[in-house]
Amino acid sequence: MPQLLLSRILPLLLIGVVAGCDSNPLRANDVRRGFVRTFELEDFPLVQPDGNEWDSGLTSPNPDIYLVLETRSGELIIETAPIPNVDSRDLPVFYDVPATEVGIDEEVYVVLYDDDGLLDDEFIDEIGPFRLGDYLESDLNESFRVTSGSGDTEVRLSVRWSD
Ligand SMILES: [Ca+2]
Ligand SMILES: [Ca+2]
Repeated sequence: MPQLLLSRILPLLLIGVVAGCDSNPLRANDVRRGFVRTFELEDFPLVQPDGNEWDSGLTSPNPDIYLVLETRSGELIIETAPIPNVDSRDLPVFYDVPATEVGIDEEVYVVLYDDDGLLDDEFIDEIGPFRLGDYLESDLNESFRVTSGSGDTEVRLSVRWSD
């Protein structure tokens, strides 16, 4: 008797499980925006274009790198806190940011600066313009890597996709 009961209930349970998992899943075609959550700095120019160290004469010659995500027209979207004295041996380094919405068709730049305290911060390199949508894959990839024109700078962005 219990087996007969089970054979009647089990199919109903399975249908319930399948239906529960299938609550309108997001497909790549539905994606309109991404929420940027992490920048992972994988590479950057280790010295300035003239060959000098980023912080020559200071305690550490290595730059204090922060990243800015901005629109093509220069509107600030995200600015990370600086990580002091980034050594190439530390790479990759991670910048967690509050999840921030970016339209997948928005043209954006990732710009790297060296925080120089009271002095003007130094531009290190930039990546872009690019669109999040250019890197969206059908499996809703959780991250993608962008590279500067020089090839010296590589940053991986973690993104949660949304409709
Ligand atoms: Ca500097
Ligand atoms: Ca510095």
